[in-house]
Amino acid sequence: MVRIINLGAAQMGPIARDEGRAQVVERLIAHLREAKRRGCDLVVFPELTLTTFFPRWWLEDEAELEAFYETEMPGPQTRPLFDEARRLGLGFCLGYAELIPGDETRRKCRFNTAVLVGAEGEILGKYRKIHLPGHAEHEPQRAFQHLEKRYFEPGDLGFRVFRGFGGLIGMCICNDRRWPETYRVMGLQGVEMVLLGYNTPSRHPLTPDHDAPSWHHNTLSMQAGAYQNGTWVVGVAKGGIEEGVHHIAGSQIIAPSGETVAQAATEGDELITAACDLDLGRSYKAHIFDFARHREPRHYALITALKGAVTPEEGARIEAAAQAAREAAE
Ligand code: CDV
Repeated sequence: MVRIINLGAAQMGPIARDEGRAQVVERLIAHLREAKRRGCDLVVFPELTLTTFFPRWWLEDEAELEAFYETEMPGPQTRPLFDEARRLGLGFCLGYAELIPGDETRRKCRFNTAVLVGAEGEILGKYRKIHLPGHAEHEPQRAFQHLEKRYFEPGDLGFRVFRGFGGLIGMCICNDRRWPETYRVMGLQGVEMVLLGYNTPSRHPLTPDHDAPSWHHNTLSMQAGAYQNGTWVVGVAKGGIEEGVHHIAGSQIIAPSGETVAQAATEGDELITAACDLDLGRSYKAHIFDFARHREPRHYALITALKGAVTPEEGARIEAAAQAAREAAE
């Protein structure tokens, strides 16, 4: 049986700070209708789709900050999106800022989240961004700030893989795409398609030498993740100049070969589509990346033992200790 997902990657142009949810949802619904016209089954929207990328600002007023978050999904303002998707028979993946209000039994939590929604409007899976870039302190000397470490907690749901659309679907968000561990943890669960949205400024205030290769780094990371795990990767941008900050666009649909099969040509609202055969990953998973035959996890102890890099001597010591512990357990 052929397993094809007709996929739409729904790139968004800039979203202004004063653009209301209703206006944004209208833009998303326009994407859904175009996706339906082109025969899609599943539509992927960017990271923090519903608002401007607010982590660029230091916000002290809690009410002003919390206005950027959703406390329920769907909520009253996102219900029309769910209703229209269901009417059209489309699934979608939506990134948004999630606020879990605190009470006497739990503390308040904020996450950078994405949900995978089935064609009947059911939530098939949820992911909370794990690799949060940027900083937590006020750094007004920067041309613009990146306060994800202040406004979100690292995700607590892991890199799970969900059954849906006839295949195995995983999610990650923006900066996660730069980390090989993201894809490999999902690869070890047989993932066949990774959906991700991003908001990536083209300027890096602290590392201007990263500006020119910014586009290359985006493509490189996603193509490598796809190839090394025999999976489709779908990267969807919010691009263009948003509140004075330019974001790279270039949304891409990448095959398990690591080759990009569709790519956005503009920096605005643009839908790109591809018929994604989930079985294209099989030959990679069965041969060059047959994990069960070729992986050597006994040599990967440092990956889970360490957070930051250490000296070669310390690395050798940790490896040897891991080896000794293994032998003792055998
Ligand atoms: N939203 C992001 O996670 N952006 C980061 C930038 C700050 C480098 C990214 O990895 O694209």
